[in-house]
Amino acid sequence: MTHPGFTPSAPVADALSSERPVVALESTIITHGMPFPQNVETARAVEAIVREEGAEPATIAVLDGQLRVGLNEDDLERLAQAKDVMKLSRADLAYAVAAKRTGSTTVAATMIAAHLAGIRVFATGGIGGVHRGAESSFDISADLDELARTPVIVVSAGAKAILDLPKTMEVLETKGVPVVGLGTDELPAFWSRRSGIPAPLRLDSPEAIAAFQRTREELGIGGGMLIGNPVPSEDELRQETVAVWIDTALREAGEKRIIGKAVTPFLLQRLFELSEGRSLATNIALVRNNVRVASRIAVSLANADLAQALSAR
Ligand code: PSU
Ligand code: MN
Repeated sequence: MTHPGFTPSAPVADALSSERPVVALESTIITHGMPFPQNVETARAVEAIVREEGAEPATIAVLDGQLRVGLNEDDLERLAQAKDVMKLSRADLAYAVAAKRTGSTTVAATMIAAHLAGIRVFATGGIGGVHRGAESSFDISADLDELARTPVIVVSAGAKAILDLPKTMEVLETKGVPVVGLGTDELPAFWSRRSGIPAPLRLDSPEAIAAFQRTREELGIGGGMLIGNPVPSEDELRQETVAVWIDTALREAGEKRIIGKAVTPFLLQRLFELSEGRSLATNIALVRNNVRVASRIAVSLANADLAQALSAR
């Protein structure tokens, strides 16, 4: 079967056609979010977690102009070490395809590709959001608009604490994006479990999230939803500890006049250095945790579809 616009790997094509659960995974975290070799190790580890949970992983990227849904070992390795990889969002996803470039997909671009392929659940680390100082820089991630328009469940550990979290929450509310704390009344703050900001909605299991999504679909309410899944306590960094590194990194970004797409990668890299690797260890732990939850949501959605198909016979 050929698919318009995207190229699925054989296992992903197989899972999609037999309606088995598939979990989308992004690739900007590989190329711009983590250093080598931890990036490729994490990419491999999270794919294994998805399989362990009974779903099929689909890491998404544009390789030499092909929008690939599902990467093999060699693709992952190549992407992890590639230079000059574009960081793709809604604005430039099609550009990379047309110009035959290689690019990794952010949350926004991964959602677009996942939806195109018929994948309903996606796991990442943390979404992009409203940057601090956005009132003068206007720097607001395209991830927020994508959440408003594309019906994919995004499992995250919240928005990255380098952002302005209250403003990020306000924008999501305005755009009608449900933000659900998984087992928590508080929005998680990526490296820390708590942010002091209430989670607008709370659900306590992946199955409850799947049921909520099915109700949204029944009511014809479009758009995505954001799940805030707190990092496990044994892996978290204290908010006060992270805050010091974030302040330093933000000041440096200002002094060096880092703007646009470079901001988030710069801040993550500086946090890695300032924390002597601790921010990365926590980032890896929270991504693994999110991937497990996303897999369980995908399995639950697939089971519910199956039950419905059987009862309709
Ligand atoms: N989560 C991580 N590391 C990352 C990202 C998410 O743990 O590097 C990436 C995602 O791809 C997200 C992007 O979409 O950061 C946000 O970039 P920006 O702020 O430029 O929109
Ligand atoms: Mn930005």
